[in-house]
Amino acid sequence: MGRATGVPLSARDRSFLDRAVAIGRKGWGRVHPNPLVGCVIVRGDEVVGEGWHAEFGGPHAEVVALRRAGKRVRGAEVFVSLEPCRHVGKTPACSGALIRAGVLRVVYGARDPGEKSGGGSEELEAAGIAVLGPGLSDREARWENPFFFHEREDRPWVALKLAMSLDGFLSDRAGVRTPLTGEEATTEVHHLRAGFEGILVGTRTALVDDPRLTVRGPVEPRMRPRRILLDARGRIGSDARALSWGNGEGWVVTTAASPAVWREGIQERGGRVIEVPARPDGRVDVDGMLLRLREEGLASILCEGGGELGVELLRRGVVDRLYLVIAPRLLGGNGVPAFPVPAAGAAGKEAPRGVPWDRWRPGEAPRLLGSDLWVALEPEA
Ligand code: AOF
Ligand code: ZN
Repeated sequence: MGRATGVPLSARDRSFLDRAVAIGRKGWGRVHPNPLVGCVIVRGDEVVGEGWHAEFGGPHAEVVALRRAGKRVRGAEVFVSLEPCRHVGKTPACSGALIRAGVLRVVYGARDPGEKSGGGSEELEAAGIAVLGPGLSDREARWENPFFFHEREDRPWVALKLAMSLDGFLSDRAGVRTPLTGEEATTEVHHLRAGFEGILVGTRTALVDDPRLTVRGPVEPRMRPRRILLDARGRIGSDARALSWGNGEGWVVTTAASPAVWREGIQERGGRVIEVPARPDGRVDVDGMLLRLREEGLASILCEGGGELGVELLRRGVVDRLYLVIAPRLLGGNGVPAFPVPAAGAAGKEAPRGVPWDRWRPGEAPRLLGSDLWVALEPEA
């Protein structure tokens, strides 16, 4: 990728670039695996056109903004969150469009790493346009477009989302579901789901909450995320709500230990059964599971619990982002912990260890949604 820090920007450039980034977010749920991109066209201090990449295969942000700006684009400045592409893909090259439009200056956020699409800035420069960028640091660029910059084939990009009480519990006691967060936070979770290719939960969450794992929020996703239940031994009923509709979008990840008759029951309901390797203790090997999900074509996974699966993923170091939704309530000592300390190994050799939190930092300011706190964290590279 580009650089740890972006090139230095004036406060004015930074604020227009921030605006371009913010506008780009409107494409969430509709453009992946393409990146979110926003564009702002400015004359003096007046915004004369704005646009974002709104639909996979549809016009790029720059093209929409150019269209909106009309004739006022000649001699204008362009702020765009991603380097303008120079390739003719599903749509014509943005670099060419900007050159023909006669813009004077382009400030871009992240470098486009694409072999064909990248390199637009050099083309703009060769045409005599002043180009400044990348204005975003690597971290900022990745924060906005984690899937786009996630270049590994061994696993999807993984986010873990947990809703918990102030004292760190997921529910009142084992086996019950405790509604914790309010409507605003729920809406945000559904917005979040819309941008992922798979939503995953562990066995206990599947059994106790029986979640639908569908997207029922403000954004109608272009591709509905796969609804994935983890169940090493085959304990989930084929009537699980995540498997409803029998359209193959509900998957159960299991191991060789689950009975054939159980698998048939899931398949009869239209669910897909995916067998992955088990660990010696019989539980699913999460690295093997993630590799398999990647091979199945999933580039991004949102895991929504529970605590045991979450901690397992965190301890394996495969969580790329953690979303904590914290309700202003206390549940007390009989609760189910969000971050359980694993029991000692069978032979007692391995001392119990919690999650190594030392590298984790908030990636943006916490937000208050209704009366719940929304915190997004990432491990430092
Ligand atoms: C831009 N502006 O708004 C976006 C860009 O298949 P296509 O033609 O839609 O091209 C997709 C690629 O173009 C994508 O992988 C990324 O490299 C770049 N996206 N570029 O100049 C945009 N969305
Ligand atoms: Zn483009």
